[in-house]
Amino acid sequence: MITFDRLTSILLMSFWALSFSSYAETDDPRLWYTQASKQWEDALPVGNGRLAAMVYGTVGVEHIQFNEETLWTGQPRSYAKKGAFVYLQEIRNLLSQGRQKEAEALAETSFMGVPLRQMAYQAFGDIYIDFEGHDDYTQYKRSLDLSTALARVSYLHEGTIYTREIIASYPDQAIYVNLTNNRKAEMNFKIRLDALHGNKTVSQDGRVLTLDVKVDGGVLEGMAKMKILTDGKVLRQEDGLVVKGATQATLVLAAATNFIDYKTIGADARSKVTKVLDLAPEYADARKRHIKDYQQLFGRFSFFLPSKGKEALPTDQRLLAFKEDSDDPGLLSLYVQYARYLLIASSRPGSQPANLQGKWNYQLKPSWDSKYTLNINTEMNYWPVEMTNLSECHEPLFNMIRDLSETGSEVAKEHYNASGWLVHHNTDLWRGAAPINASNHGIWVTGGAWLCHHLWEHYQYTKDSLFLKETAYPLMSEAARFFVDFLQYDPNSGWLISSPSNSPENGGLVAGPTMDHQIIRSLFLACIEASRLLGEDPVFRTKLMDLVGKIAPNQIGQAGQLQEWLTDIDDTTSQHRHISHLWGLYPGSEISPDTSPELAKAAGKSLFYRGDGGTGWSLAWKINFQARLLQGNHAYGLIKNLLNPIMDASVKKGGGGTYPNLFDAHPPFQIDGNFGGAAGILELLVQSHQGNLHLLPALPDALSEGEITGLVTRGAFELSMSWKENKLVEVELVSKKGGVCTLRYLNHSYTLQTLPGKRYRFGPELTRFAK
Ligand code: FUC
Repeated sequence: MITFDRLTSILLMSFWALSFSSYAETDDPRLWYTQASKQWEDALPVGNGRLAAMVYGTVGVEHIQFNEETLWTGQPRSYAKKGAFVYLQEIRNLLSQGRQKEAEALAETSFMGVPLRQMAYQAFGDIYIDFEGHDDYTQYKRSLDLSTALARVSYLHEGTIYTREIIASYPDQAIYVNLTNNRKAEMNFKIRLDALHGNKTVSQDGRVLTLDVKVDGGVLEGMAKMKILTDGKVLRQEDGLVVKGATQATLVLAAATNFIDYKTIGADARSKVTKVLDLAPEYADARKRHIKDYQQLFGRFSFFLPSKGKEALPTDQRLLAFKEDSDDPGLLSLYVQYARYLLIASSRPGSQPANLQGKWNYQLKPSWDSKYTLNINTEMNYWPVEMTNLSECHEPLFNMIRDLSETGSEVAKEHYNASGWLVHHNTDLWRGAAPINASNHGIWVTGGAWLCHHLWEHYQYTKDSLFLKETAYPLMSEAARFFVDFLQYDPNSGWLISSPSNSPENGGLVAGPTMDHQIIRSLFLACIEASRLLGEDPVFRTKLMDLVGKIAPNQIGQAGQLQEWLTDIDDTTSQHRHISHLWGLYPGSEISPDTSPELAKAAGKSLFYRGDGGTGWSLAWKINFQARLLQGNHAYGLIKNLLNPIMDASVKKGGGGTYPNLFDAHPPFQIDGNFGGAAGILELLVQSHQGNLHLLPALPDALSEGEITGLVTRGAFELSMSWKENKLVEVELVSKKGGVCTLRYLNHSYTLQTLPGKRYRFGPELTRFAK
């Protein structure tokens, strides 16, 4: 579906690598530690999109906890409540009369999805490797190398260095654990598989261990098989396989479930895992194939910020040191590259999209079921994807949107008697689209419309017209059709408003939350432009053009804030984590210091009242907001808050931060902040949402020098640049699809007509170089 001009990228990368080779050597992005994990949030994640694992690196007993993305509770089902639409008008009437509690009560009994709760993502199983007598060791080190996606553990025991290397291979669809030592010493160990599921069995057959699990409260079953390739002897024991006298060994783990798609189960997990193991190459080959596959994605983008010697500290110590002295910009570039690593590891073509925990979950009852929360979290997961040159990792989200357009059209019909489709604030493996949990926050109508923003953004970044025609526009226009039926004229103001809905998780069920109007306006405008580009649907386009100007506008309230609702009732003392009414500032673009300075000022006021604290994702969103308001130093303060070290994951209070393995803490672990934080850091360096490429728009003083290569912007340009002493030094632009490009830096600007595949270079103040 997605095509890239790879040759251009490779040329570009090598050019930059040559000019900055001194940087390249020190900029080896890596997480590393000098002690084993004491908690899951210390362990290091690996993943191939579908399978995920957490490597503890514990010496005497290695523990590797793993997941397969389709092991969830529940079963194929519709969550729509038949005929709920008969109550819609009454709910609207109650809201327009200011009778919110009655509206919520009626909605609670008559309008919610069935069942009221969606299903939960499940931990799959655990690999344990018992190394008898290895408890006594020195020179311990474990690491995750982000440029090769290799997790490594090594230690010295009785004069021998033992090394474990772990990969999650996409080409071979398996997790490999490779065990070696530097002296060909004979190793003796025992491997076991286990799981938290009550319904589980473990069996052995020759050199293969099998774990079967069945979820509680659902129809899904999983099978994991692990085979051992070794020169040692393999003996069967009741609870595992014992390996004796091995100088090297490779464990290959395959896992699958009986899930086919959201409507269908019945896949043959056994034949899937057996096939993977039959085809599994030996470790050396698997490793080569894995690195090649991974680097083809990871290697497209590089990011250097100086570490000021702090890279010499183990990552947990470095995180702690950052709190005391944040003069370690290199931690930010590491954070960005880690987000890219996590995205590649949790969202590959053919996989499910990254959920609340990516794909890493060790529980049967994870927080918020580790599902897909659509009123910020799932979308945030994909904020850095286009910019950091990982466009095809966006694809799983698009496939989910297609599914949701199907389940969501039933919900549109049954709940709203409307055409088109919508999704409320959550979804799961079964693509639930109806309102869930409680009427005061579950009835929120713009989940699908926000997802459509990703389709449009993908087009903006790639200029892929086929994608626009075949994938994006059909889904976007059907989402817009729902709102054509759904929007109501407000009897008080005369504006078109969204009712019933809510401003995510704040203030209960209402008529006309600001966020909805921003999202719907953005969707309508995108559909208008897309239909023009494609030459399709002129009648519908005219309809949208007529309606879009009638949607309730953004309003500034008495306290100078951007109003969260139709009426001026914002509580300026509230520090609520959601700041939904600033959607139009980010990820939307209708509020900007350039084009709507009054609204931008009001957005700044709203942020001031909300404060600089909050959950991980809330901090990450605020970084992006401040970047869009061109407040780089303020954003840097928020980055410090996001990187606040949380060394003990059992502490669930006290706001967001970062765990020792650099996972984002809501708390608990939620991956959105990793992705949103990375997007925010880059938004300080390049912005492209206003029709130009704005370079260093909000550069914090602390990021005085750096370089970046292979960053993608809207308009399908690939950008590399360096800066020093807070000033632009050099920029290079590769145009993927041609078209006009305007570069902007301070008060300089340069507009040029570009040709596809051509490279353009500029110096400080945007002076153009001849070649
Ligand atoms: C929304 C947020 C919570 C949390 C949850 C998964 O409900 O309000 O903070 O992130 O999603």
